[in-house]
Amino acid sequence: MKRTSTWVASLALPVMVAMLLVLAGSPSVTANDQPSAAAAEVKIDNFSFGPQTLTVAVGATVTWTNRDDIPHTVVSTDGVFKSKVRDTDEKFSYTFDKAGTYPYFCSIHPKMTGTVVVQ
Ligand SMILES: [Cu+2]
Repeated sequence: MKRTSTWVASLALPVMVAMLLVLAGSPSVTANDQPSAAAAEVKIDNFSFGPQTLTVAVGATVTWTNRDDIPHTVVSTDGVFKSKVRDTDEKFSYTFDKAGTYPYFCSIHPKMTGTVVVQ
């Protein structure tokens, strides 16, 4: 019995180390609370924009992708940008050249709102 548990322990540690290495090596999720210079993504899913507030650097292109199985739009509250109706897996991109706060919503479902903060 003692022999078996020692064998299990000696096997378990290398397996755990290997799993940690695999996890560490996997692509990390982009943190959206830090400004990103080049590009950023917003997913539309289950009647919501995610992340609801996205912070990017001036010059960044934000791409919205509709992961929902119903159509949505991405419309700037201040008229800065306006997408066509986006069906499932369709995208809309806009490049933010000026710093500011850009609230937006879905014109089909106006309770769906989000904000892009450009700094
Ligand atoms: Cu919608």
